[in-house]
Amino acid sequence: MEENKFQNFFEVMQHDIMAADIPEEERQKLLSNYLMLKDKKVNLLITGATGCGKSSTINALFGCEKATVGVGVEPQTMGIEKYEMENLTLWDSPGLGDGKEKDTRHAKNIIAKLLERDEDGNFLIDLVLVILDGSSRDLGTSYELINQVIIPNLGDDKENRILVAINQADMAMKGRYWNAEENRPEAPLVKFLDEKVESVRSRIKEATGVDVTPIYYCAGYKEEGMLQCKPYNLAKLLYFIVEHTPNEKRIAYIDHINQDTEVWRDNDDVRNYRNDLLGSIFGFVGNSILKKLPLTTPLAGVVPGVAGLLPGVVRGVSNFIDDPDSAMMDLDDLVYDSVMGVLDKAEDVMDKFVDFLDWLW
Ligand SMILES: Nc1nc2c(ncn2[C@@H]2O[C@H](COP(=O)(O)OP(=O)(O)O)[C@@H](O)[C@H]2O)c(=O)[nH]1
Ligand SMILES: [Mg+2]
Repeated sequence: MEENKFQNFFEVMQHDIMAADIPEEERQKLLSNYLMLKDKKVNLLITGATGCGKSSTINALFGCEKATVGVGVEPQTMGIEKYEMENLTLWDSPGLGDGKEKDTRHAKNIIAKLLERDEDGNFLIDLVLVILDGSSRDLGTSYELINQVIIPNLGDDKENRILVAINQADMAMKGRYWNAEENRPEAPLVKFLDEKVESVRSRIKEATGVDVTPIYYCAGYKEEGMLQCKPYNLAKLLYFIVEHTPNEKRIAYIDHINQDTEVWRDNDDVRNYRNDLLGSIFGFVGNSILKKLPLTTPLAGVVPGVAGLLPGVVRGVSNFIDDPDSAMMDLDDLVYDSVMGVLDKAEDVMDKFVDFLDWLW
């Protein structure tokens, strides 16, 4: 199938399902699950003090200049801004620190948004991303925002609905120990940032009992439209965002990931976030093939048909992942191993495969 023939990932998926060599009954099942997935909407609330880099982060993650990046101290965003991209909606709200009157209004807006329900009666906001300005020494208003405004209004599943990210890691020590050439922090800055992460974590834990694991990153910045500093740990940030998004909704990000490969390149070496992200989006899949199919269905006939859908998936994220060809081979291996696992009744491999296909079913 030629590339660029389809508008988006879901069109590719629909085409692949229609073309897959599988029994009609299975096709109908796939189609109805596909329609269910297609209807899932993700809502992210992004907040933090004016100037922390919310707009820059939105633009870096999702490409195109959706949000206006502020110049100077004048807040660009007065109320909650909404950026709607089909099944992904971003809400961009100033945090605290713009003066008493505005703070009260912002806090009210944020709480109202957090308590809003969707048509199914679930919270509208899947995840709150709180951005801290890593170059700022005084994070008092950010703690107030997190501990008093956001966390008390997150419902029961608090730990999974908040993510705290420290931006402008390059400026955390006023620019010292930032290796601009290699776009990464030197050891003293890494140490400083790790301590910052730990202190933010414990301040939140002490005040609320909630355990968050902050991460640090750079959204990067531009001057006169010229990229001065590339993002750092942006793939890590996206990985954490996806990990905090309900399984069945993760696929909503695929069509909106920034297509500029450059922005994803530089990350810490803790793991390969870019390839792991694939697993995170598709890794929950499962039980379906074995549990939902009647035992009489010849497995061999179904598996290749479903495996045939995977190229569409990989195409959707091909600019994001490091090496599409090897990722494709990994997927093939995974499917192959899993089929072998089914035959051998090797439980762990089976679980992996089963996880892998659940979202389709
Ligand atoms: N050095 C540096 N500057 C950044 C970074 N992210 C954002 N900025 C700058 O911080 C300023 C405020 O950013 P903006 O995205 O408008 O913040 P917002 O008010 O939270 O939306 C702008 O001048 C950005 O260029 C970063 O990672 N490093
Ligand atoms: Mg902004």
